Amino acid sequence: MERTLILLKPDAVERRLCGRIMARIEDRGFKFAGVKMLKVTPELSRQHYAEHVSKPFYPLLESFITSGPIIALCVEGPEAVRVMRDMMGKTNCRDSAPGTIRGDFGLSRQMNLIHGSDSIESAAREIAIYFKPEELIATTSALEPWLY
Ligand code: RTP
Ligand code: MG
Repeated sequence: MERTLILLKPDAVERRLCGRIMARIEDRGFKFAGVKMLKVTPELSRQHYAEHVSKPFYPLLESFITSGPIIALCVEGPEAVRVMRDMMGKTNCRDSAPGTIRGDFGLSRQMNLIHGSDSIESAAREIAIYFKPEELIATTSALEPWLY
């Protein structure tokens, strides 16, 4: 079973959209293996967005992601990385199709509500940044083979 790291960014918390976004994730059939509210520090931002630190937009990205609390989710389910990316929409909310999270709730390129790992390798790296192994709960139910 695949896991991915999802962040509900400061704009999602500020706009009180977390419950609705989390409901969409559960509605799709995914489950949460880890849930945590925290504030991203500049150090954590540089670690998480290591691939973007040298890019021109990084200072704006850091000031945004550190501007308020976020919710970190470890989301688990079949092909969780790819399916969650599809559910999120494009980086720029204005390019995102209706029915996606960014396409339904946003208009900004920077304040785009949600982060999702972009590969299985990124997911493993990012989950380890936000969660200790003992904070992730593995559960299985008898229904799962039927659900998936
Ligand atoms: P994320 O990493 O947050 O899930 O978003 P993403 O994969 O869709 O986009 P990515 O290319 O990884 O960029 C990370 C975040 O940086 C901001 N960004 N600004 N040209 C720009 O001004 C620009 N490009 C990216 C966005 O907040 C994006 O989510
Ligand atoms: Mg990305």
